[in-house]
Amino acid sequence: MTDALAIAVVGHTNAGKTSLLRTLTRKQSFGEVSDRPGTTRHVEAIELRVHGAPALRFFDTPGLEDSVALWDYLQTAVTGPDRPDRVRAFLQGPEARSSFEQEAKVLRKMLEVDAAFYVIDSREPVLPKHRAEIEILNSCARPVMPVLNFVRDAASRAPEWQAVLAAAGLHAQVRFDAVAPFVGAEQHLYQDLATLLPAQRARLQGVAQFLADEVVQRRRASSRAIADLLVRLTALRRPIEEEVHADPARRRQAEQDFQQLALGFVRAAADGLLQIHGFRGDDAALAQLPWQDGRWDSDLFHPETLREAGKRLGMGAAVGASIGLVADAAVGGLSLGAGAALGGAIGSIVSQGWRQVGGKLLNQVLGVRELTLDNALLFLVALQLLGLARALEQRGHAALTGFVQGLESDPALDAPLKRAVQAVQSARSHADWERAGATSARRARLVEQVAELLEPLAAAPAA
Ligand SMILES: Nc1nc2c(ncn2[C@@H]2O[C@H](COP(=O)(O)OP(=O)(O)OP(=O)(O)O)[C@@H](O)[C@H]2O)c(=O)[nH]1
Ligand SMILES: [Mg+2]
Repeated sequence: MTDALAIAVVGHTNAGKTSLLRTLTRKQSFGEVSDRPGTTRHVEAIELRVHGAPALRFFDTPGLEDSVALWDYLQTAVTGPDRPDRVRAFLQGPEARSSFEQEAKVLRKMLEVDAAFYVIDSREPVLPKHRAEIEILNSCARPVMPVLNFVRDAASRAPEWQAVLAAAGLHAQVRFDAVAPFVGAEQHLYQDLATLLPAQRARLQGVAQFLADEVVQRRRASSRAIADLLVRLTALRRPIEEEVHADPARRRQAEQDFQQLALGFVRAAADGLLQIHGFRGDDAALAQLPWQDGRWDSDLFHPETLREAGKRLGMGAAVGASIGLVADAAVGGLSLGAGAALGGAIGSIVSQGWRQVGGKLLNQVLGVRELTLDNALLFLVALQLLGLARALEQRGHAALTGFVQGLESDPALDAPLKRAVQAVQSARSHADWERAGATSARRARLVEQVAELLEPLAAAPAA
């Protein structure tokens, strides 16, 4: 493979050029994005690396502002045998350093690159300035691929744009949304670009394949991270002393501390998912994440949510209503569902086999009490994190707003998640498996087994 393919990203100001590049390169920090016009002032390069080597080199450019006047100028004030010559003549003239300084930066780049992405805000009506833009770009005699941006917006006029572009000879076009890209949209982008650059077909197919493989790898890594979390939470147990248990206030405190411990694990896993998808948890747009500002605490440990989860898990309404202290006879501890914070009645789910056991009976039989997490909570956590993984898969790196990640309510998830919760039960008798990624071959096998159950669920449903 020779040097990286050079692609200029051009278009009207505010069309989303810088945003597109953030999303295509998964670099949240690239350039400056804002809804003020004229944000990008200089040409800036960024590479897309494939297997460590730069495959594409993109050039972000300032927005074209006064294209009508420039097109007029190119037609009347400069001469040359063909259009690119007139563009070159313009670039050597005084106007390129004065009134059309921004435009000159774009056209200078246009003459150097292998191809250009022409980014269009598809919500805009087709105006004379756009027609002038198309003419100017065509004058550079480089393959131009229109990228219709903002296509998820209700106001998008994509069909109108498609007709106008085709009439101008720009047949290969892609629909994109830099903030909420479709899964697979970037692969289409490169496949379509290959139709404009036949000599680069193999390279562009390699890029598309690499990106497709990355999607699969991210799903696999996410599933593993969630599986590891489930193992941690299932293994998690803390003894609770008799006098603490007997004192309602102290007991509540112990239960709350235990919940916080568990939530710490959940938050760490959520941050891990962000990392897998190339997002930074400290990004301003993501500062209000539901697991950081306490929304997950109230969601995950809400008695109503747990009751609902109990039903979806097939534990029966009776159990759900009394989720509280949950007995785990096999290992001689008492598990604690989150609802126990309410001091609820003693529920009774034996995690192995889902058998119900009377709490009083257990108290007599067993000397040790331990707090553990019940299956309804495991189910909810898995649901929550799968929802997060799906949302991250569909989030562009140009998104400026945080998102609210609610509990997934997709009923298709119930049966497979129930299998995952059942599969993870063997962790209950391995207290040391609460450590993330702890080194034990059996633990690793269990994580792998649960991850395989989760992986098909981690894919975002087609938009
Ligand atoms: N909803 C939505 N918003 C977008 C999309 N692309 C860009 N934006 C927003 O549109 C605004 C302009 O985006 P930029 O990426 O700065 O646009 P630009 O073309 O680089 O603009 P200049 O640098 O000024 O020429 C920002 O507020 C972006 O968040 C998109 O596909 N969907
Ligand atoms: Mg910009």
